[in-house]
Amino acid sequence: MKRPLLTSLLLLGGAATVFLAINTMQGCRPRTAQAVVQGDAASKVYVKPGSYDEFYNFVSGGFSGQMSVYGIPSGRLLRNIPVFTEDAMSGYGFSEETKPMLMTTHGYVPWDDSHHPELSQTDGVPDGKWCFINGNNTPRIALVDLSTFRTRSIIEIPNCAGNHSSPFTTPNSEYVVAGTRFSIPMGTDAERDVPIESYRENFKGTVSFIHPEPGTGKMSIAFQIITPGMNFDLAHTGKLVSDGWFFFSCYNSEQAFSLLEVNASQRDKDFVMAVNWKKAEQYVKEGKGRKVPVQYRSNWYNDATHSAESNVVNEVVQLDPRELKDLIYFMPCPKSPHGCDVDPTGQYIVGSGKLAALIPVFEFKKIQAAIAKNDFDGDFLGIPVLKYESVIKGEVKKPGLGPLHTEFDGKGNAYTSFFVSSEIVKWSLETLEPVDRVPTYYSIGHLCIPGGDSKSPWGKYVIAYNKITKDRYLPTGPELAQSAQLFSIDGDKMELLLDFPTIGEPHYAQAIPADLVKSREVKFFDINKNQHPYVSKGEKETKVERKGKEVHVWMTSIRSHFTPDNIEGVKLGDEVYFHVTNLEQDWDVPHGFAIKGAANAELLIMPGETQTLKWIPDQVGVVPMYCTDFCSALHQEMQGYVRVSPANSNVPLKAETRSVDAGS
Ligand code: RUQ
Ligand code: CUA
Repeated sequence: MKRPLLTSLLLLGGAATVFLAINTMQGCRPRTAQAVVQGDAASKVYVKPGSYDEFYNFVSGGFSGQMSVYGIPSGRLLRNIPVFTEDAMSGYGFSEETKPMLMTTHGYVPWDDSHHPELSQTDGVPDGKWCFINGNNTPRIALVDLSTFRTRSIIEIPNCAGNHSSPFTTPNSEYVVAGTRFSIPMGTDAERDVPIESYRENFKGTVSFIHPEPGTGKMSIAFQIITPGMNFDLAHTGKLVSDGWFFFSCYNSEQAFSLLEVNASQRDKDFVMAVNWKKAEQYVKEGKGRKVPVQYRSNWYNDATHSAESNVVNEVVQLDPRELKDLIYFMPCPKSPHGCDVDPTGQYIVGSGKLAALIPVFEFKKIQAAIAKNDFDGDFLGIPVLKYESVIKGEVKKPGLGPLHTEFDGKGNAYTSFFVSSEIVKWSLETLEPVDRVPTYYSIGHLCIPGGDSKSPWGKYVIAYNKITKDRYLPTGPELAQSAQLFSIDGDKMELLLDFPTIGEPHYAQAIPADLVKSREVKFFDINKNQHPYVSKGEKETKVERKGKEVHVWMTSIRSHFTPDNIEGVKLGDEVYFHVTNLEQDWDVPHGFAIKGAANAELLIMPGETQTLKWIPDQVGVVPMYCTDFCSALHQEMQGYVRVSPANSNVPLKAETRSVDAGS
């Protein structure tokens, strides 16, 4: 147990020791009386069989590229939504209809690293319509439609590398932002092919404002702001008094390009960047933006055709804040800030420096006053830097080690996660004094209060998302589960109620009262509105057709058979497309489709939907196919055969389902 060493490090103070601590203290375990769960904790998380949870919790899947959905307070896993990653269970990324969702300018990319779920908002409050999430690696933002719990659209972000500072929404989801983690050289091939050590001259950052179309959820890039070269980490929108502004944490103001661990930890302060996005909108309207050639893809899933489309866009509007006044300002922020969080009133902006021994709280009123008076401390690469003393309300002193993220309860309190000292600290926004602390097991990253980054949090619980679980669960080989921990915060003291394992590394998560989502659910797709080009709206419409080497099968499924279920005349060298329409019109009656030797996955087809599996037969014979989802008492009878003949065979192409009376 490293507590005494940690304490002495704290007493020594200074960022260098914090830095050392961060590098040596991973998984340090605090020991306090509150580690013991109170006797009545179980009853507070018990949701009796047949009852619903009070909240949905949308949790990032980290390097799984997915997003998982839990019920709170039970911690029950409800669903894993494939977003940036193929999912063999549902056929996402394997069916012909969903493949375009994962198209990028690098081709088909079936994985990403997703960190930050962000619920759409109306009037500054989560509305239960959509949940956005970022892809870090091949910079993308996805929009998950909460009426279907499916990924509706994915947009690629050009001039971005490591889409970490993303996707945070404005109060009416006019925009979600994408701030680049890495700065990079941009422009033509010649402008991009430069020595890495020319970082200072040639590397720039961008923050992009993405507009999701309210009706369809299609996304487009409204504009991009060019910034000095450094790293952007997180962001949050202003609200109420600060509506119209956005705040981004930036680190590596040292402009290091190698061994950032040391070289980007030199300066005492980096920045929070304040962006006046209403001003940016106005500049764009006035035509002050520059149209720059780029290439990115915007993908969208259409529920009418049950198919995704992927479109290439060739241009983006850029704003240069060195030419356009009042667009962005820097505020000094100690030291390598990570989280950048805005309180429910919109007045206070909290910057959490990973290497800082304090938390600065910026005050919007003071920021505005300082801007009005040109109260600057010089500039950083042409962008005015506001004086630190002029823009802070104050500092939370010695709150803990390694502050990362802050959420709010709507009752005047902030809750900050501390990775190194592995705890949540509750502090007062008024006095800036810590008022309570609880250990987390272990090394918390993000934390979540339902609505905790919005205007009106539902301040009943805080959930910790931990990086390390060590001894918390039964061991599972070299890799242990990451975890979430649920605490109640409706009393004066935070109280640990529950641990539950998560899938992939949870970064951020958001939660919302279940009622705001539940009432939106699509229960099945209306077959009469199905506009899929290969739909069969009844068994009479099923058929098989050859187009050269392609064989198309119009197929239906209904409890408990496929039509057709006997197909002959397929030959080696053919590509067979099974277009399967699920004819059911009832909730929760999917049918699956699988065929022996298929090199992709199954299909899982929802009622009223059509999905397509491509199959290239590679052996002569009679090949079985079947339904994978136990749909009725005769599910095991839901099967069929495809006869595959040699390439030169002249077996005629035919398809049928033989009824009992038809005889043989
Ligand atoms: S991060 S653990 Cu990728 Cu949001 Cu802070
Ligand atoms: Cu359809 Cu089992």
